[in-house]
Amino acid sequence: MNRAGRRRDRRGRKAGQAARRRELISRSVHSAEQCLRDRDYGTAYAHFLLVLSLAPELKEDFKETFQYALFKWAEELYALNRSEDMFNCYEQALELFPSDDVICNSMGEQLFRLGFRDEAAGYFYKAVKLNPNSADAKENFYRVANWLVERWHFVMLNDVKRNLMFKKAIENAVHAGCKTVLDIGTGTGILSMFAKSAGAPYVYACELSKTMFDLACEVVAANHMEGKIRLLHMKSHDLRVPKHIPEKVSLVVTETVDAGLFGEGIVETLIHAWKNLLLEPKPKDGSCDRYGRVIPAGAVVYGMVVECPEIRRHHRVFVSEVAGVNIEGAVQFSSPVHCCHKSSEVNEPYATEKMSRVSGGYKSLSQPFLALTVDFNSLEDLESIAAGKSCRISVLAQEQGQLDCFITWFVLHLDEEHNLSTGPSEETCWEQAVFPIQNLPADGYTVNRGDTVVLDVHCPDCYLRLDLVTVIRAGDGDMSSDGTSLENEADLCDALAGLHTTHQKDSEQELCILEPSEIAMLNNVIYHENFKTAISKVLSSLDPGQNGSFRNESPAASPEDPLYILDVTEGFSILPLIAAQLGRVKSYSSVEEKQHYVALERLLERNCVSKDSLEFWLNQLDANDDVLQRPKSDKLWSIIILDVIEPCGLIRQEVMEKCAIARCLLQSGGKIFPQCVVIHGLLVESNTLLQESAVQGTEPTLGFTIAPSINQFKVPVHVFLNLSTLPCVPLSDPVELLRLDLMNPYSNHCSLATEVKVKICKSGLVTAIPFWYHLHLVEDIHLDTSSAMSHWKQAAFVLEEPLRVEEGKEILLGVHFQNSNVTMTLKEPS
Ligand code: 44T
Repeated sequence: MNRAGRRRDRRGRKAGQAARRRELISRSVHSAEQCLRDRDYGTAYAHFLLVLSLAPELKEDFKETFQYALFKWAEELYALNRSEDMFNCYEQALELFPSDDVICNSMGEQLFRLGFRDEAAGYFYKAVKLNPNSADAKENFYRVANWLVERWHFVMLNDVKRNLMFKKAIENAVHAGCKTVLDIGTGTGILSMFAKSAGAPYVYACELSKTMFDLACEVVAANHMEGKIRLLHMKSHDLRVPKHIPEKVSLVVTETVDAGLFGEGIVETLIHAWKNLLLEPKPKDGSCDRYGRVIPAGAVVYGMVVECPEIRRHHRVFVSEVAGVNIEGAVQFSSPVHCCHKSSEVNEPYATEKMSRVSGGYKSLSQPFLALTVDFNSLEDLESIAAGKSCRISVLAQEQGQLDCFITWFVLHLDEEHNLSTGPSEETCWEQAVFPIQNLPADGYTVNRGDTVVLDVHCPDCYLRLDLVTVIRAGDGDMSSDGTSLENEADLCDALAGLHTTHQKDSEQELCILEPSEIAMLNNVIYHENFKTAISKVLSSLDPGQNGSFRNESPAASPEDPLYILDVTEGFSILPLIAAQLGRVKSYSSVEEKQHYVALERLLERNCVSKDSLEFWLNQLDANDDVLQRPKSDKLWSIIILDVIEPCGLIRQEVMEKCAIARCLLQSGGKIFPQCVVIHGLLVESNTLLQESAVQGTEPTLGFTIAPSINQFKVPVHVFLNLSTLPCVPLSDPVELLRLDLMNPYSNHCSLATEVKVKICKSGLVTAIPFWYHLHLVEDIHLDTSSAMSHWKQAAFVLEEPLRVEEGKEILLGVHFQNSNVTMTLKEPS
């Protein structure tokens, strides 16, 4: 065959191939569509995958059908517990459509519901970046943005004093000769940029969070320093010289400290750095010109004995009777925040609180005492802390009060000249560490002037801990006239050394560890009494003795039949017990944890309530059953208690979605509690909320451009607010914003919008709209989520654009409610 012939032949073969390809594609499309009609989504998905890899030009045409097949198939795989296969499908789909926000968002949703929150957050973020107008992706992103970039980053970056101190200390070190700098836990890169601007020729930075690392790269580039700072996405412990950084450094800067100083692992981090990453420390005789040092150079931790009702009610169950239920004795309720019992897996070492903003305030019962000092430039010092050495301290009570907690704060000594304090009365962005005191006998919490509080300070597992040892009553020892103890401290400590007054729990008692919000709920007597009254009212309206007509629809019912009550509160709740005590009731608890279940059983016994009147609902259901079902195949519920508000102050979306089902499961005259949720709010000017929501321009960050990058992670709704202590100026009275009627089958809770006229009572700049809820149980009984004893915190919508308003004028507040998310807008009435 000549050359031309061979070419013709090749062309012919190619034409044949193309024809066969077209044939295959069209057959696959046909099969895929047939499978879709047959609802065989797995096969449909496989066919589409083949089609689109063979014919990428068809991607746009088939995008939506392909997505449909993917989502349907993913649902099936999820239901079959084949999540691995499901994620593989998503990954294949994203290879085909790498910039498709819908697939990206859906992948995030699947990850989220399987508990992979960080990964989910990454996909939601990507989806929003791909399509900033996607409402679904934005809503999902807002729910998780806090996991990606914690809110304190905004607060810290807005803290000019802190930024200036670090800047000056770093400048001093660089000017004194530190040429190689390593920034451990760089966050947005600000400390590295300080070092570079101060003239350090070699700056390295590491950051373990992927999101923060990406952000740091963006920030460094925005400040024209790319290539001048070497950024590493690594934990400092994994850094090797010369693999990652070419030589040991002369300066480590780090702010890997939390409210309890050591909680971000600074002790281990610096032990590793001194052994591997830093030049030798400066010798005593100063004979060496190349040595390593750390900013901050050290820290001093201070403590104080504090009375604080707000901390008490979140960490200690102090009521003995709740709406007729005796909760004393049978169960020992404890907070998960470190206390003396042994179940250490549930222990958190401390809580954190900005004491200046605690609702109801606090009272210092002692002077500040020195709890611990640490020299970050001494490997020996760091190692002795890591070894968990303990120190016993005696503190004199200067005021009479309740021994609710110890608090600690610290002064960071950046260098000889620059200090930062995180103290409770300081103008600072920092919170304090709180060590609640619990499990003392009921009369053991009162301290009097002159009493001595003895505590141990130590760092087992490198978390700071303060443990109460004992209280020496003033009467027990010799007191001088001014109330100070005459004994010297060393003698006292010796005398106490052998004394162990850990408060063993009564072996009769069952231990039940509750979240702080669950403890606050249990302490809220009014909450439970309101429920009790409301339940009684509904029950008596259903009682055939009082209203003979109510059960006409269910002929099988007789006066002996119990009334059924279901409580689907998240976590621990004694409402079913309160209901069971009302008689002729069968109540169902939906507690999931064994300890909750055991605690309820013990309380049932203690209160002599018949065992038959309380059941555990989840025991009656199969693993895959929906929680909302009839109590029995021929019975309906009289009351269903839904937990519609999260402790953080947001509406629980999944619960709102269940209302329609719940209504269908009610007998005639039965009720959902709450029957109605009313959102209340007011307009405020609050600089604090602005500071916590976004970096305010380049000024706080000393001229560096950080705001545009990190502000991509800002969210419109703030949660966990203490409205009563939020620094703000109210510009209007509280108003009713929106009413959600859970009993009305015709109202649509998925999407609602209203406009409310608001009278301005003070001129100012509206920056935010805090909101809370009234939960209506029966006509005249409601719960207020902003009340002083509430276990709920409040939320606030922060406006994108603050609006100036004039006293006496009216303003229109638009409230949009979609999938349980609230959006608000302000405008002048036309
Ligand atoms: N919270 C303060 C903690 N890192 C401050 O990934 C103060 C909290 C706070 N990277 C309210 C107010 C405030 N190697 O991005 C983080 C973290 C990273 C590391 C590499 C390591 N060995 C580590 C250790 C941590 O460092 C960054 C800062 S850590 C904590 C900062 C306003 N609530």
